[in-house]
Amino acid sequence: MADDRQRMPEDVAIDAASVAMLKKADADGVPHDAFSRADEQGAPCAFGSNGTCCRICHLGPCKISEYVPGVCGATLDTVVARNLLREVAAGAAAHSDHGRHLVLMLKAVAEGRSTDYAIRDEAKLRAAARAWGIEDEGLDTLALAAKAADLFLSEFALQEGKLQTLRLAPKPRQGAWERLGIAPGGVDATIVQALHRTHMGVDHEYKNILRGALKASLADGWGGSMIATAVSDILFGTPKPVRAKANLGVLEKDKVNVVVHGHEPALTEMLVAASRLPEIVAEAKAVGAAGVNLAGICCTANEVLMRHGVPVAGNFLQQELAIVTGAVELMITDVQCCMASLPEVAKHYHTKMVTSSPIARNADAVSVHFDPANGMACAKDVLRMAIANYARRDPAKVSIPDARQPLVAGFSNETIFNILGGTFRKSFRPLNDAIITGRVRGVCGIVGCTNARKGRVDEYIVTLAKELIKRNIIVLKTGCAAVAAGKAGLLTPEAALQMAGPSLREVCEAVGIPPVLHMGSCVDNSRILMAATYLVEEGGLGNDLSELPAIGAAPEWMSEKAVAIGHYFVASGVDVVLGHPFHTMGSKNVSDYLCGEVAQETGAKFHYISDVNDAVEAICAHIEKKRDALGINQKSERKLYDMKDRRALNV
Ligand code: NFS
Repeated sequence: MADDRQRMPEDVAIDAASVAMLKKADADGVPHDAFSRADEQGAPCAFGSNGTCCRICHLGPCKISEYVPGVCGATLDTVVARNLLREVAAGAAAHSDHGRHLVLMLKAVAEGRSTDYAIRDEAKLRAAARAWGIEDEGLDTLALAAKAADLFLSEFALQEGKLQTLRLAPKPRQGAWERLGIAPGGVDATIVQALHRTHMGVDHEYKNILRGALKASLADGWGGSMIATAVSDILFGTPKPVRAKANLGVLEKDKVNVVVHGHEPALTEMLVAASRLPEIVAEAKAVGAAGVNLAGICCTANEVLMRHGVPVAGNFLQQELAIVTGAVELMITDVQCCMASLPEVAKHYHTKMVTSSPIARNADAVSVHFDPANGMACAKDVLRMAIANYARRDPAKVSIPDARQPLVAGFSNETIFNILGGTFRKSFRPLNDAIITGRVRGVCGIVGCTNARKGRVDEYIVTLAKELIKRNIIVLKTGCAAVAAGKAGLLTPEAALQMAGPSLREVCEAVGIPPVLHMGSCVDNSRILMAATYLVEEGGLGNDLSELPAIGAAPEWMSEKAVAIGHYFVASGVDVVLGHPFHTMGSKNVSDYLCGEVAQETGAKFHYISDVNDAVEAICAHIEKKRDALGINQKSERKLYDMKDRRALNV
């Protein structure tokens, strides 16, 4: 048993496959996993969790309290707000650097420097050009791609003026950002400014700092992430509905299993293509395997799931457990959410650990050099390492849980438009009408991570989604929350329809969408922002995002990226429910602003709700309040129109 396990496997996860692998880890003598390390940590440091530890200069670290400021005089409110803004900046940086890499790749493809990749979705490129105001008359695909890449790069590099990407938002929202002074300029400059204003001795006004957090988050949601999604679609294809499977049982006993883990899709796209090459399949067969099986963890998984139907081995807290199956020949990680512990776990099995990003190495893993110019060669090398490692697999140590849930993913907005309106009259109208008539009460985006310290993994996420669809609220999913839903069968349209309330079910069956829609990775929360924008633009649900009967939830979040995402939803006018608070509880003023006063400025706020049943009630109440304000909750008499009435309607 893990040396420091205090909670039993059944106490930490609802998913039987994870429970089984935790038990196997104990039996195999793996000394630690994320859950046992969480137990070992014990109660978190109160100064850290309250956000009252200040270590931004070397007068400190200072332990701040209501009565004791820092050596420099920084108060509780200043320190808590400053720590939060730094988290937002880090989250925004992670998403945006990912976006930048994709734009550089688009530029390389456009300039013929990266022949392994291509423009897969010209329609998306042309649509993006229109959305960003790029003149595309007479330009061929590559010339337009070059122009788009330059514009996107300038969004990162901009020194004066505001992000052009903000123009995708509804006009009143853009006006609100201007009025509040939170419309960001260039992505890089905004993040630099966030770090600057939180340096010792700069910004001391907590509300000003928190507005800085909203601004930095907008540079992520409507900047770096929005661009990352657009460019991923242009380069790799806009997702369409695709059937696949999720959970550790997607690993295959008789194949060379390669797990892709992290966030950036560039190399992973090549691994998918390479794994299907006859020469690679033949090499796998030559070592006695039936072929190569790719499976994903975290958001890299979501990227290749959405575009290629590559199965998902698991979400965040299953990364160590995938190795514990004993059936993984190689795990390749890129950036973000890849635990430092992976090579330690891998030492107990035959799994080879490989890293592919120069900024995300691990001393105990092999690092490969990947750049877009050598994409296919690098992918083949990685697969060959995996194939060579197959012989080292110890059959006595292999136990793959019998858990693979079928699912449908791939709900980009383009797909939703097509499904709702058909190819020739793309439209959100049927969804707007269903919301206006009350058959669909509203929309909830359930996003974010899983957390080893907060209840049983996946439980809040899954229960919330089930309860909301039961109450006729349609659910949009991204990130690890989407994978949790997949493992629980909520992305199997037939099963989810059974669980949905009668009127939601009727609408979903009529228009052909499931009640829980997997919209992609965490950068694809930008798709949720755009879905909300399309609902506003379609008409009948107010003029701004803040008027929509819509809300976001991050029940089991843990990363700084989730902090940034929460902030850009609130800055965009969409309330957010968090299953546990930010590290702000040390300052009543900061918490009160985030969970109260900010609504007077952006039209939305945070709700810290630890109990899932309370969250269900709060979300339904919020949606009904928005419906009341829109005047769509009044029961209207059903009226039969004659020709004269129709003319009078002037439509
Ligand atoms: Ni999002 Fe995706 Fe998962 Fe959380 Fe990590 S993988 S980017 S941060 S843990 S949802």
